[in-house]
Amino acid sequence: MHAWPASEVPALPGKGRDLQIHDTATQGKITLDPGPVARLYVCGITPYDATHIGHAATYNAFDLVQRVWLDTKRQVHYVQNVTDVDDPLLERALRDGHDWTELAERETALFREDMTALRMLPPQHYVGAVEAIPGIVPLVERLRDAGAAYELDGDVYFSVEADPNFGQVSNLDAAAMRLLSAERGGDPDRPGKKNPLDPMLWMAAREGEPSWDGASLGRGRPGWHIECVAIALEHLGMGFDIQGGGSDLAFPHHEMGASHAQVLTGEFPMAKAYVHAGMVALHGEKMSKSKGNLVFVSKLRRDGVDPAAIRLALLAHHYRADWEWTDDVLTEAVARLGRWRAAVSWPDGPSADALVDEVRAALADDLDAPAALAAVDRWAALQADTGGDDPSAPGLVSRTVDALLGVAL
Ligand code: 5CA
Ligand code: ZN
Repeated sequence: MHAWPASEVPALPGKGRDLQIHDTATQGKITLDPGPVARLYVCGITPYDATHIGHAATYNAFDLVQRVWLDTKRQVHYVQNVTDVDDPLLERALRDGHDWTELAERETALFREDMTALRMLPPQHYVGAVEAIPGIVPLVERLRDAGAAYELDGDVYFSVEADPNFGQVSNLDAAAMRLLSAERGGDPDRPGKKNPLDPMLWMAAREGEPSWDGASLGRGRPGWHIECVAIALEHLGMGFDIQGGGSDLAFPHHEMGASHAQVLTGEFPMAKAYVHAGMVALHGEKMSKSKGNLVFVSKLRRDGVDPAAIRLALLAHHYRADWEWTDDVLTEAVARLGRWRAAVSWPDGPSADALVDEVRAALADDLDAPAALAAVDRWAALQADTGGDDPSAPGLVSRTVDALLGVAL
């Protein structure tokens, strides 16, 4: 499917720094060394409700990854999926009496608008689960033929025991995995499974639900993890640089995806780094579509909030932190945007050469956006205090904030 329009990324003088990023699998910071083309897969939305601030915060983190890479004069090959058929989407459509395809299309369209307004760079390949089905079916058949998958009442399950590296992404013990599996779309209690954690690869057609031709698998629809594996392998291949998402995707989604891919290809690992953003909460609880405690990006925009202020509100928090959305967070971001805009509207100002490097250094160090904002704050405060006589400074600050933080002043 089509993605959304790209905002232009200004080129900055000199060259950026290589990205060091926290990898969930190895539980530490690693320095990535992508070739001339860095490869990124970010898990996309399940489009049954509008983009909330939690989604936006996660996509903001991976937008920063791309901006750091682009600043090192690399190209970025970026792929994102849309889980446009899955249980929660079908359940919501049924509850509200909507057609599930219309619901998915409407919410995906709104997501595109939100991403465009927030200046998030678009993926080169934006792929829906439904359109990926012809690529998913042969992968499930291969897993089954290799003895890594088995059938249970027509459904096909992946056997986690087929992967000697199972557990490498999330580093959790069996009890924690079992709990999270039940919470996050798995069915550990279903009788007849070889291992309670085994995830579904292909779900046989259910009465009243959409289904597709699955060749030797029979009619049905794809499991969630194999969806992202099929899309990532088709468009990026094994050994890409980063798979990203919120921390709630580390297990089971990224763990299972890594296992599927490694058993399929015999190669290890699928992604060089597994990168996870913290969870944004509202009123003390994780913002989630199922709980309904949501602040929608589109609603804020309709209320007249400048998208640049929303973006600054996201950037004020380190991507790995769990944090809480409050009115104050937005008020502070609006005030900061005002200060920065005033500071760059002067014909000259204090030299900004050091600032460019400070912002680069902050982001290259595990995407420390709060440190980057602090550096711009210091320049803006100096401008307001004493001003300066460098006529190139305000333009350079604008371009730096635009190129590296995605904020248009
Ligand atoms: N379609 C799947 C991924 S393949 C999915 O998880 N969709 S989602 O719509 O539920 O979430 C989209 C992204 O937003 C995921 O990376 C998820 O981890 C992230 N996310 C969801 N809720 C929050 C939150 N409260 N804070 C931060 N990120 C969140
Ligand atoms: Zn995914």
